[in-house]
Amino acid sequence: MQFLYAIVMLLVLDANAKIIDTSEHVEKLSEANIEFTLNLYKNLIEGDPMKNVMFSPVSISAALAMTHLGAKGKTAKQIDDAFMFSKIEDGRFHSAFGELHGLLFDKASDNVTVKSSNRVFADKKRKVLEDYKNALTVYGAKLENVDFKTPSNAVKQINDWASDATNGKISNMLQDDAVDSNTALIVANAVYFRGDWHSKFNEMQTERRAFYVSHYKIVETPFMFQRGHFKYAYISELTLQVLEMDYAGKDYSMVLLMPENFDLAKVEANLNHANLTNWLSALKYKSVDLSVPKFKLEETLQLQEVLPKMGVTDLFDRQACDLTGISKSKDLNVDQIVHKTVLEVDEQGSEAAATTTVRIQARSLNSRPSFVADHPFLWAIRHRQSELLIFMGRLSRPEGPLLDHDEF
Ligand SMILES: *[C@@H]1O[C@H](CO)[C@@H](O)[C@H](O)[C@H]1NC(C)=O
Ligand SMILES: CC(=O)N[C@H]1CO[C@H](CO)[C@@H](O)[C@@H]1O
Repeated sequence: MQFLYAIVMLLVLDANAKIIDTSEHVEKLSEANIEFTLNLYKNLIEGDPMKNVMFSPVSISAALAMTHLGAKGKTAKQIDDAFMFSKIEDGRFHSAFGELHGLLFDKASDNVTVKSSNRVFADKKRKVLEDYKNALTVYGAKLENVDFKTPSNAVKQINDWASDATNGKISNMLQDDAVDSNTALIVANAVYFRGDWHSKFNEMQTERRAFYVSHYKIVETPFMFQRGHFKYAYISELTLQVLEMDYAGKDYSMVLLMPENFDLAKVEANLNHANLTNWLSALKYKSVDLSVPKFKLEETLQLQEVLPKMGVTDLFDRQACDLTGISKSKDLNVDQIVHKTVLEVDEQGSEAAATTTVRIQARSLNSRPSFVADHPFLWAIRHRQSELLIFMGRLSRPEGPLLDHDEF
């Protein structure tokens, strides 16, 4: 376990020396992260064009990097390949991640809260190496013992942790039947994001409208409106509108990607690192009439269901798994990697705008674009400085009953 110790030492040194020479690693990490993100996204949407999707790429990477710390041989290699960790110089990605984690997460101000919590739950019978426990601190994570022989207590313990870690925002991380007496190890990761817009919406301009889930089906839902200056681009090949909304402080922003038609699948098919970079670099400030639904998403991903499709198989395989960096005995494998995210998008706006606003009815004659997010779109929350995607998702249908178009 020499190398784990070495990594811990290195990090301590780095921390003392302030962030030195990280830009290059962070840049590579960011690149690796976007490629992995788009790949994961494509795996998640497979089979169901109508489903909402949400995940936190950077947080999932961190959870897997934590697991990687204890993995060896092919088990480690498969994680390297799927997450493109191999793009980053050997042994440097853990420290790069540690720095990033500090840069991105656990920021709480009045305006933006970003909270990511990681924990590894191991059965209390399992002897976990001290070096591994120490190495986890890089990720602000801890190892906690649970008694999987009494599954309901184990679930309660894990859910209590998640609830605590997210100020009560995530209270039901695991279902009651999520573990059983055969469970040995669970890696848990919870992310919460709440941001005020740089340019808030006025609640008085929010109104219920139809969100077109398809040509024929709608969901009635509140839409926020504002005319404001936003970074906007139009990619004519895909009739794709791209718009970026800053959060207060402008460290984070939300990017919306919506084709004018219903062919989101075509946009998804064109989604790769180079294209995304091009689209984002085409953004320019414009006066835009913006209508976006208010939405709240809460998604749970069981990553053991999707990672094998991306080549990470040994980790979950009782025979093949090599986690001897976590525990000396060879019989350890990961049973679940649970990733839970909560996101709320609203006016933030509750400064009870005192002035009466006049709804703008007429379409203006100049070239001011309208961005009306009333049918399925992609969204991503990014950290502008590092260009990392904190969250990515697709809103295919807001909450509420599905109605036929003519019932509305
Ligand atoms: C996206 O990338 C592919 C592959 O590089 C390219 O063929 C395609 O034209 C790009 N699409 C757009 C809309 O830029
Ligand atoms: C950058 C920014 O918008 N900061 C605001 C955060 O919230 C406080 C209190 O609500 C405001 O005073 C700041 O201007």
